[in-house]
This record gives sequence, C-alpha cells and structure tokens, in this order.
Amino acid sequence: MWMSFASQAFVATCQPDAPFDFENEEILTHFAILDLPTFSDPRGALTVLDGALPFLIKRTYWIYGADGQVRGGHRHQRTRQALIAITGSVSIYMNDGVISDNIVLDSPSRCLLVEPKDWHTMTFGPGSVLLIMSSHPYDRSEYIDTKYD
Ligand code: T46
Repeated sequence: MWMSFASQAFVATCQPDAPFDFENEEILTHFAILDLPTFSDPRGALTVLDGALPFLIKRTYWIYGADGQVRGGHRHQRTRQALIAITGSVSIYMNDGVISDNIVLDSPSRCLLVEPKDWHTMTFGPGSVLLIMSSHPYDRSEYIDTKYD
C-alpha cells in the first residue's frame, strides 16, 4: 500500500495482497481516503475491499432514500468507520477539531475513513446509497453530540 498526501486528506491505493497490519494499527491523524482496487472489463466493474481497513468490521449498515438530507452530526468515543457511496454522491463534512474539510464520495471505489475524533455530517445527493462499515456494535452512549468550538 502506498500513500500520498492530497489537500487535507491522504489517499492510499490499496493492493488486495497487502493487508493492513492489525497488530500495529494506528489512529490516523488526517482524513484518509482509500482508493480501492477495481477490475473493469466489458462485463462491468468489480471493486475489492480485502484487508484494507485499519480495523475489523463488527457492523455494517447502509443509508438510502435520503435525497437532499443532512444526517450524522456527531463523533464517537471509540467507533471507527469506513464510508463508501455505493451509488450516487454523498458530501461528507469532516472536522477533527483541528482541520475541517468537505469530502465528496462519488465513486464506489472510494472509501473514506472516519476516526472517532472526526465530527461528521453527510449530505445526500439524488439516489445515493451510503455503505458504512463499523469497528464496534451500535451503542448510542458512545456518541458525542457536541461540536468542536
Ligand atoms: C454515523 C453515521 C455515518 C440502529 O439501531 N443501529 C445502528 O447500527 C445505527 C447506525 C442506527 N440505529 C438506529 C438509531 C436511530 O433510531 O437508526 C436510527 C437512525 O440513526 P442515526 O440517527 O444515528 O443515523 P445517522 O445517519 O444520523 O448516523 C449514522 C450512524 O448512527 C452514525 O454512527 O457515523 O450514520
């Protein structure tokens, strides 16, 4: 896996044969976007998420039917998440208390990592489906609803 810094996020191009080292995982300090390997041929495209996440997935959910809506508006105490707009376009506002950015997810091969410290809101474009993979089971008590100053 190689990484390059672009604006305030960094992009990592993942190789399916280079899984993340879970034992030495680190909390990322910048907004990270994974560029997932995609195999396209005349039959269509196939994108792979294979060992590329810096956490084990305990929960998956997806949000849809939210055209024009703004959702989220919190950060977490421990939950790490990975977001992919499977269809359409979703704009993610991120603020880690130091840096803020709007990151547009508009490709099913683009995956945004949302760390516990990252305050995030999601604004949904028409027909969008947002897939979320999460490091922990659902627990409303670990949400932090207070914005950074
Ligand atoms: C986040 C962003 C990206 C459950 O019962 N189990 C679950 O795993 C989740 C995620 C939600 N729910 C229930 C709780 C609420 O009654 O689903 C309802 C809607 O949840 P919420 O208003 O928290 O949805 P969003 O879109 O504002 O936020 C969600 C996640 O909750 C949050 O952790 O990071 O998506």
